[in-house]
Amino acid sequence: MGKTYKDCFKRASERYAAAGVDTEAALERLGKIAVSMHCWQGDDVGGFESDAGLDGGIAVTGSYPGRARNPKELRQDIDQALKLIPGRKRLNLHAIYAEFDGKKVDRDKLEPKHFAKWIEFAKSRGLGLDFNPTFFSHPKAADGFTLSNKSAAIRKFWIDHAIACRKIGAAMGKALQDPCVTNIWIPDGYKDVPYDREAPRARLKDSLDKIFAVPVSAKWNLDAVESKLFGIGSESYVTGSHEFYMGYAVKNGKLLCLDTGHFHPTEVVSDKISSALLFCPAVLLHVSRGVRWDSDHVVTFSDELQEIAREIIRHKYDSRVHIGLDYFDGSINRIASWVLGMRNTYKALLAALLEPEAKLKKAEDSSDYTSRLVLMEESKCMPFIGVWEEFCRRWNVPAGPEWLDEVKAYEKKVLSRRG
Ligand code: RNT
Ligand code: ZN
Repeated sequence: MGKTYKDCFKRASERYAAAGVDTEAALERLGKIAVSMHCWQGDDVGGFESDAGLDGGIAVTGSYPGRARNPKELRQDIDQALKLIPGRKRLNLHAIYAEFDGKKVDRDKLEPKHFAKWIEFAKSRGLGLDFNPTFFSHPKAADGFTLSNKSAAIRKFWIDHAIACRKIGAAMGKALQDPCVTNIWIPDGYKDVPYDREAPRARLKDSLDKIFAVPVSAKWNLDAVESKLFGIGSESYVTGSHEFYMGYAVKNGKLLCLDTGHFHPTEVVSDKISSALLFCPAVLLHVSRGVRWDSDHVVTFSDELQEIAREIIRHKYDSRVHIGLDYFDGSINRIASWVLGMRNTYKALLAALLEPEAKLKKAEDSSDYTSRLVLMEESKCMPFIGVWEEFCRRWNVPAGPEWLDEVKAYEKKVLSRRG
């Protein structure tokens, strides 16, 4: 097996070299790009705070057996997934994954110590951490409004939560010597057409100003804001729309989070990155896959995923685009769901790294659009797989679909025993 892979890589490298592409350089650059894996795929966005169901206009469908029921199981499942994913990796946590050791506090009182076990976990596995305040699945979010709530007391609670989370993000970043992206997404919105579209947005702006007025190390914590088009129960109006956050991020130098499932179905995030980065310091991607109304299907090797990767690679945005996954599927094996989305994301980045950059640039610069199109199309069918297998081999993970055998064995041994 080993020899076949090597031969395949060697031959692929020769073909790419003939097209002016250096496969070693591509592998080296890919090895430095970290993708953040979202912990919430492992337990259907349940968290450990309570057994209250998920709300906030998002939903997980499916009842595939084996959902992680506690921190130990979730970490065990993450470990299993990590064994099958090549590349530098990060882990993305939500505030509802806090651990209390008996002394439970509400979300406005969270502290770094409630994430000590996660920090330890990340450190021992060489992972960076990212973080999210949780503005859903809580009694104070029951009327569908948090930072833009009409009640000043409720807004205050959520402002304090966000400030606490930024401090936790900074503590995570410092502990790991690797900055943490702390992303604010709120579910706020109306089911039906509002009379006043402005007031909730003015309240949200004011809440965000209060949250960001509190100094938190900008070295270890990077603030991001995430927009949305609609949610379940907020079909007609969402306070934190794209225009709202684009304006807020540009004005205040924040990271703009672009979730690929949060736009009209024919709108694409790949076309937004280069505009956002002319005005924002950095972008956070939530890579997901929209299907009709839903935005949270497992990430596949789609045209749009590949186009997003090309944008990052062509413009050398490696350090300005933070890549995270965001989907939740409870209808298939949850570990397979993680592994598939993560592998596809690295695959798309690698495919982009293997584009004949110099030739494409030359064709475009000389207005030879015939060559540009032909080169783009021809490069899609180059022997990419030989280079991908080599990347996996170097990271000591299965190169091909045999990773699924390991997932199935784990399902049999561990997941199927969970009630
Ligand atoms: C919801 C947003 C948000 C969440 C996670 C759990 O529509 O995409 O990012 O999915 O924070
Ligand atoms: Zn998202």
